[in-house]
Amino acid sequence: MKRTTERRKKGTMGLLAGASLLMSGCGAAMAGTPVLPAEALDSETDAVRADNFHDTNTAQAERVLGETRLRTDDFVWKERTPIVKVAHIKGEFSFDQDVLTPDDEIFNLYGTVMTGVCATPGFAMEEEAGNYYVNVGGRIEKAYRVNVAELGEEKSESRILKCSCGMTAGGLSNARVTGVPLGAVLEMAQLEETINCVTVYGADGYGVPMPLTYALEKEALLVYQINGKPLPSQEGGAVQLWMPEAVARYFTRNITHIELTAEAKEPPVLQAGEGCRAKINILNYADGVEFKAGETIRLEGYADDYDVAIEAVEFSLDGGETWTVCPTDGAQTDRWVYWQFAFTLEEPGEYEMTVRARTAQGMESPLASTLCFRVADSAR
Ligand SMILES: Nc1nc2c(c(=O)[nH]1)N[C@H]1C(S)=C(S)[C@@H](COP(=O)(O)O)O[C@H]1N2
Ligand SMILES: [Mo]
Repeated sequence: MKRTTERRKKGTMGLLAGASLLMSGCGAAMAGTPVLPAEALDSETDAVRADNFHDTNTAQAERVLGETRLRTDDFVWKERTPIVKVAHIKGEFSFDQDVLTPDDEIFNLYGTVMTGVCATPGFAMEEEAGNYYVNVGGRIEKAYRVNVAELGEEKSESRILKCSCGMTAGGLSNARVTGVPLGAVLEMAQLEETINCVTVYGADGYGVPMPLTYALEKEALLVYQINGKPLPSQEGGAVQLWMPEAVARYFTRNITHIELTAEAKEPPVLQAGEGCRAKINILNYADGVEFKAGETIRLEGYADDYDVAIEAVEFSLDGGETWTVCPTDGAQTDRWVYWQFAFTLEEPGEYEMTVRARTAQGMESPLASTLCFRVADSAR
């Protein structure tokens, strides 16, 4: 039974299988869990959105997720005892947007694990000195080439940003990235007014056209360091585009060139698939974990909805009959909402926690996250 608990193990299969398995609860008869059928995991759909959110980016203490996560093994209760339901579960809630994904996972998550779903196959790359050169061309007087890392000595920006896949309910990381604003690189071009489209190409030929105004308003960054480490060259490029609040499809890796064009129609802005909206995940435990009666149970994980703010994280210990609403006042859209919920249970038995997020648009996670666990008698 796959819950979205340990990301490294959540391979291509886990993601898709997980969605349908979610419907069957914890192996025991659990009704009423608000989860979504597998077809909700549709692809990133094209749609225009006219949103430009500006945020504050506070430099706070950074915490990288530790190795607290447990392995997720397929989980079924040994005996089908009824699940203990608790209405209006009380707990202590907090959230922090500056918790970082360990950097090895950032690349595992998308570069390797997601390969089959939405990225082009990665090659076994030999690491070489970073190639930070990016060519700029298209409908401009004179094409030019910049060394992004060199330019960064003067114009770099460093901020924590999330990267959220618009095709899977998992696929979310939060990292401190350092790069040069796309705007600073394009300043060197004589931009004609007819130019309305920018496409950032990777060494593999990958590139997603986007409205130039959108890229500039969102403050797209040409990133050459993630979590303080220089990006290695892969297939001849090292720079990656990070687009605040946008789906990960825009995050072209191994950039080789940027093309400015005048299109008859501005390209649409990519949106996330419905099943990936208000994404939520419990990260620190896998199904089947056992706690002691009276012990403090601390759950943590993320919530995110691209350019829409998360307004609350909600918890249910009775299969969705009642919810404990924990507001996330002031949550920004450029980073994930990393939440914690601590509670205790005195009664031994088997439980199922369901977590969902509510957005500023009033949307509830179509795909809730659940954790099946056991509370053992503390005397045992
Ligand atoms: N060069 C290149 N960049 C790419 C892709 C690709 O196939 N080639 N896939 C995109 C998609 S669909 C996703 S989800 C993200 C994954 O980000 P990461 O692997 O760089 O973390 O990369 C994007 N950037
Ligand atoms: Mo993707």
